[in-house]
Amino acid sequence: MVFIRDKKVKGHSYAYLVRNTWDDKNGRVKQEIVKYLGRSSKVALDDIPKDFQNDPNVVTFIACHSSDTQKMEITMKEEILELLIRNDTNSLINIFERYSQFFGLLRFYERLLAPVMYKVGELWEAGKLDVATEHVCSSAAHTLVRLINERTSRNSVANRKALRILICTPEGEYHSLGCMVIESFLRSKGYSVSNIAPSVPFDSIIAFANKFEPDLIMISITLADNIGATNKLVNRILASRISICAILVGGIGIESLSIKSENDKFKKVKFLKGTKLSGILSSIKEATKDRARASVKIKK
Ligand code: B12
Repeated sequence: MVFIRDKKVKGHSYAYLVRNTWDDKNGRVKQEIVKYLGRSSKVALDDIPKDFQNDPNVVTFIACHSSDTQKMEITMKEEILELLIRNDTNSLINIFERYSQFFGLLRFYERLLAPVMYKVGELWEAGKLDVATEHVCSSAAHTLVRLINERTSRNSVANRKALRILICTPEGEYHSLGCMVIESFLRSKGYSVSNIAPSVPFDSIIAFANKFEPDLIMISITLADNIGATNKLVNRILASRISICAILVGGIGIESLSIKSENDKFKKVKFLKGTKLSGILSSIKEATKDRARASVKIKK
């Protein structure tokens, strides 16, 4: 099996074609460099030895790193913005299918949909997009994620032993697309997810969590003003009988906050500043590793 390793040196990425081979002497897989390929953004199929040109790892690497792909993404973002404004969800789902067959769902959300929504916010703030059109964009984006979920849920069924994750926003927080995107991504990875965003009263969140019995609760905040409501919610969850591994708090609303070091009562609460969708899985694994270990022990 071959793959391309990306190495960053002084801000530039350089690529190496690497092969996994079996080392009989040490009884394990070892990696050997087949060829140095130069700047990652300039790697072309012709640089790859013939035997490896059809390897899926190679093809995906070239597609993801080529400067042509970056140009294509800029054009796609412009197209998505236009289609959101026109509320053309059929064409939006076509773009998703075209893009995700090569680059996947995660990259579609991270590199296309979220940046376009941030652009919508900037245009609205600058008075270049009226409130009604901003609402249309938001509603079209929600419909798009729903359609994506219909398509991806056919391919991924939640495993009965999967971790149970509850996603919510504090009372007063009406931004819900971030939660939908996280839900969609986690479902595609086989997690059992309940997303009750946006803005649910504290008592209802606690009552729901008592029934759903989540392993983990994720709270999303977009407006920094909602940190007070989030603290109340966190305190209520910690005071309840809900047995969770952790509460993860994230979203653009916590970016400007200075977060004090944890005291014992809050050791289950993690504020994840700047955590992108691609970083969420490792945060979840880290926060739930004790539960994962416990279930392995039970199985034994
Ligand atoms: C759509 C939108 C709305 C819609 C929301 C509809 C809905 N049902 O969601 C409506 C029209 C209702 C709205 C209302 C308002 N909005 Co608004 N809105 C937006 C907009 C344009 C897009 C939001 C979005 O969908 N983003 C895309 C998603 C995918 O990204 P995300 O939420 O950041 O989530 C990602 C990450 O942050 C992370 N993440 C999120 N949660 C969590 C949680 C955890 C645990 C982790 C690990 C990670 C994580 O993962 C997500 C996926 O990648 C933003 C622009 C922006 N910059 O976000 C403004 C924006 C957020 N809104 C803003 C404002 C001011 C408002 C209003 C106050 C306007 C008003 N005067 O009424 C109200 C407040 C409503 C309220 N009380 O909540 C400002 C906030 C400014 C600030 N710094 O506080 C923004 C930034 C616009 C701007 N440029 O000024 N808004």
